[in-house]
Amino acid sequence: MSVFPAAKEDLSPLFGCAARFKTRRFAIFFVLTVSAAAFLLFAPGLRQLRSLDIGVGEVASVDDPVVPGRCADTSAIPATAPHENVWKNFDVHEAVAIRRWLWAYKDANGRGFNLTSETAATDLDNSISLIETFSPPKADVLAYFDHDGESPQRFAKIVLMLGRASPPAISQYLLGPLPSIISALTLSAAPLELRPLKHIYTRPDVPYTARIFPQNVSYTEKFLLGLMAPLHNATQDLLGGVVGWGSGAGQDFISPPTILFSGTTPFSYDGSFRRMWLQLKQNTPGSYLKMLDMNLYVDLTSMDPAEWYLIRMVYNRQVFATTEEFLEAYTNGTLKRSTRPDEPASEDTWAGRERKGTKRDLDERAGPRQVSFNGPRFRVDEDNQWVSWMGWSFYLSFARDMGLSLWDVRFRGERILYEISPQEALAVYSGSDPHQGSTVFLDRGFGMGITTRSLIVGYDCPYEALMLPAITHTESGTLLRQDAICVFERDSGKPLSRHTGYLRGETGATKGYEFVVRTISTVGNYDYMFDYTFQLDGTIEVRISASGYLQGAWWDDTQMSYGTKIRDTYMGSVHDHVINYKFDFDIAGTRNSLMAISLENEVVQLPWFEDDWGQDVRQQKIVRKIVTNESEALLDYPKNYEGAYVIVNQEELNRWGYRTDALLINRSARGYAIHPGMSPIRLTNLDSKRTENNVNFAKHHLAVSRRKESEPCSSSTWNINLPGAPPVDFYKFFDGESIEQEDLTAWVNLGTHHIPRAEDSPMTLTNIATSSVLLTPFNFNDWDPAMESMNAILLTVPEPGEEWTGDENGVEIEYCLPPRLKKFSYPVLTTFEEDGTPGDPARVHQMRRQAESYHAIFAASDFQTSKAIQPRT
Ligand SMILES: [Cu+2]
Repeated sequence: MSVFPAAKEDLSPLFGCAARFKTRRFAIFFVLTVSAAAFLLFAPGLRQLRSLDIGVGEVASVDDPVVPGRCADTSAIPATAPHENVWKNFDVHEAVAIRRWLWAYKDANGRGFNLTSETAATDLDNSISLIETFSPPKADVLAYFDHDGESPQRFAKIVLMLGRASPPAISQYLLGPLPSIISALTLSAAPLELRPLKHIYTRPDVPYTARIFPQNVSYTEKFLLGLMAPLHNATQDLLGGVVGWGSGAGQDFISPPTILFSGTTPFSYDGSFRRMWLQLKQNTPGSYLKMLDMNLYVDLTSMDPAEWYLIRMVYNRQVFATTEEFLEAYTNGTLKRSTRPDEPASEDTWAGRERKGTKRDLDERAGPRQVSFNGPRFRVDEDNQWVSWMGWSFYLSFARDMGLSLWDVRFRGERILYEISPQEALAVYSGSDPHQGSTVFLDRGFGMGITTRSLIVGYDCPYEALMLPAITHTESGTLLRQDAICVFERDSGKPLSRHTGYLRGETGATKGYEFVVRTISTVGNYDYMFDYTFQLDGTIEVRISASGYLQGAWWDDTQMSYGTKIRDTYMGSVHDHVINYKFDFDIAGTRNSLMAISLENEVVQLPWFEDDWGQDVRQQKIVRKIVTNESEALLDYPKNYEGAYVIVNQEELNRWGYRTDALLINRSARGYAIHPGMSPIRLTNLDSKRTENNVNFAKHHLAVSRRKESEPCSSSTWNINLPGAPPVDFYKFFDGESIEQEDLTAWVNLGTHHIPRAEDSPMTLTNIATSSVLLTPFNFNDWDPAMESMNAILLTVPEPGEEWTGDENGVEIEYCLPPRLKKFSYPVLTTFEEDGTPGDPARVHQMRRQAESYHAIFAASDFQTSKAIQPRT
């Protein structure tokens, strides 16, 4: 039964007073956004919403005392995926088996890897850095999915940090084919092989100097503590805090540090050195915003930490070769003193998330929430991470570098995309200080998969969302993150299509339901929200939104052109975000072409026009062109967006298609357009040495290349530290090959030119810091397939004096009581030891420490560990 009473309501004055609307569910728009508390207000017989001055907690009076029954269960409906998920990452037992195999491995000469456990290893040891599913060849998957072939053989991607090797190396391998029951893997399993993994890189070797995380942070901490110990009094005086534990020249370790270090990348240009700028910052909440006026440039190239050294330091724009030189200027009075930073004690919560300011009217009430009164409308195979909703279906996978990917994305049974996956997230900063002017972060290196966070139910995702876990096996051990992925249907709050007319069948609307898949990664200061939104007409919106903390900088007048002041002594620095995505389109099969449409102006004389307006007709025309060669497929969106890029299959036409031999373009070839959404930008500065070859994907709005197993990613884990000679140089994909009727990959950028503003404090807002692209059918269908939707209304035009009637295809919203919301809970990260037994909860603490990586050196070090570190004498 419906929650809504029969009712009459005037239509818009546009229709005159005679037009009336009659439907039992005229107010459907409201129903999915009512709060549970407001639910009873809609009981039959109630004719108006209650006035807004009702006290909270007051019981609503209703005309109809009937208490509704409970709503259907809103858990996702279990399903069985049509095939097994061949991209799914290894589970705990499988990773344990592979780890054991690696530990026991001996080569033909009887030599093993001499591995140290991941959690105990230092940079000087050999250890396992990654165990991960390696995607099978597409041809094998299509044979399995489309032609009843065998399930593809599975391989593991293995990354080893070989600190004991000479020279030390980062080595990558493919291990496989793995047995069908991977957890039963044994050393004698044949024909298992361990082979170097090189074919996916344009530079096959990865120098050890390009490694991301130090395997044991304490070396770096010890070095920096030793460096800073003599400056204890000076930093207390000049910066209002100290580095390292203690109150007496760094020797007695009594109090926690009040100053941290924030590091930059890249560490290197081509691997020939490993150097880092480190800026000091306050150790109070929101430390990312609280950079101080002191920077150190350090050389960490040597494998012997005793040989690390300070190259120079900068304070108040004065450069010193050594700390002694700085101290001498400080003590003899020649040092030009900078402003003292904002005192942490005076406003120590301004950068936190505690509620601030005046309460707004009625804000003590919970806002509306969506309720699926009739139960869920999507199905999930949780084992195979396969989801279906309203004709859409896809598989999910999860990896260390970039987190979530979507595979075999189908609409109404047809594959649209073989793969959707983020590739890299780039942030390039500018500034008048050493830190900002040298920072280029590529977050793939930090691991947007291992930095994926549990989602906060009711905030990050709706209460009804299905939450799924994610697992990774890295240098941090095996991490199982619960509630890492959420999937949910939502009412967009607007019709997908509508019209009001006067002839039969013209008036009505289709509800704009959407289905969302979401993850959030917190990479140091920033939170990136990845959204994939599926719509009823076949459109997929891919969106990235950012929140979290800006990377702050120390404010002085020289910074005016490079950012915006957000506090007395702090500023946000201008920067570009560019996030690259891979879209492996399969439009009506794998033989696809890229059609570039442009709109051009023309002046024509046509014989039928009178002289009133002149003989010349000025108008636009559509010019369609097939881009035939990869070298012509590094593309920008046309000026004023006068055009479109469409992936088409020239041999597959929709019902209205026809051939024009002269142009060799099939008109109305079935296609999908890459439609720029919000902020479809590319990198601003194309000439920096710090982004010379490692982010070539970011230098155009989009690019289309022939799909190859040897070109699976536009970046790599180590591109971050090798701008001059990266493992993946994207431009090398574009070598003049034909892209006409070939299997194509589109590489598309999202991003923002982030010009900071005071409202970025305390945190950046997802409404502005967001970017999107829509992949939308373009003659793929013969008409709008969303017209299939039963959640639509058709109105019948009334005869004079009669009322409007509406046909809603028999779909009624249940009158029922939604289940009580679960008590708030937030899952703790689950870790596992190398043998698969539950991990020590203390490891979670180490995870937090790693999460902030180079952005907060010393930030999460626990007191006991740090006590053991003695400053260098
Ligand atoms: Cu930003």
